[in-house]
Amino acid sequence: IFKHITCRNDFYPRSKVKRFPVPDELVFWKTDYPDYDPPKYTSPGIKGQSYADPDVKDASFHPVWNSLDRGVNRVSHVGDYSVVDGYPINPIGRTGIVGRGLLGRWGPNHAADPVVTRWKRDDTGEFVLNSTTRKKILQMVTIQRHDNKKWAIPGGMVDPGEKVSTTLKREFMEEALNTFGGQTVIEEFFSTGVEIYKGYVDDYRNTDNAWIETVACNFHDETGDRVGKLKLEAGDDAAKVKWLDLNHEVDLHANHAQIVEMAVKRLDAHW
Ligand code: RP5
Ligand code: MG
Ligand code: MG
Repeated sequence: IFKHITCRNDFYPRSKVKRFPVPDELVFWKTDYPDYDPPKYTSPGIKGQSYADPDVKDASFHPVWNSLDRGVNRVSHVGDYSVVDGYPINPIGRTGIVGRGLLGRWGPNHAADPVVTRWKRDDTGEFVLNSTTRKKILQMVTIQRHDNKKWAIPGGMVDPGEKVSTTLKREFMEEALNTFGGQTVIEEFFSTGVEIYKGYVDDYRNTDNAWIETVACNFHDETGDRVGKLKLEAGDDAAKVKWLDLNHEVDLHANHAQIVEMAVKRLDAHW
């Protein structure tokens, strides 16, 4: 069973709050951990933001958990989560911190991740093969995140009421192309997505009461003359953007390497 790693045993990002230690063997709730006493942290920066819920104890807050709640998707891809004293419980297990941290929503925070790929080619346009596996090398558009400097899929949060297909295209345009306009080549390309992952993201912002989930889709430019030819330009929360050669050693944000591997396997590329 999947165990989160990134959201344990470190300082909570952009804070001075240290997570309560959670060793590997005490991640799951079903394992007793009598000494577990995590600190509470909700970033002051999210208060009053349009993307953020009120406090659980706020009299005006009447969330409908495990449901589509007036446009806000509070359904988890992992299954029904439990709610204790009004607080949704992380479906994977302990993170060493309670509260919402930097995340806007209690419970699942839904993101979408566009895995945009093409084949690596030499100057003459021939495929480049890995010398050991003799398989073609897949390249993906990656961005370097401003927040933790890690290379990542150019994903982002699904706005209330927004279709995931819209988020996938919008985030790619914002972060990897720095454009908002709907060029025909982009519109057509983004109608070709294949879902490769749907579920929990091992993101370093997760807490015991708030976590990120995603739908990742692969958009593959087989000939390399559609999005494969567009000029990349980092925008929004991206500091840099590039085509990255994929293999099992790529070091990416959260569990993005695991997600990317699904696209590699689907296209039978080198890994
Ligand atoms: C990730 O955070 C998700 O997989 C997605 O790529 C991203 C969404 O958060 P922001 O990029 O909006 O911070 O873990
Ligand atoms: Mg974004
Ligand atoms: Mg983003």
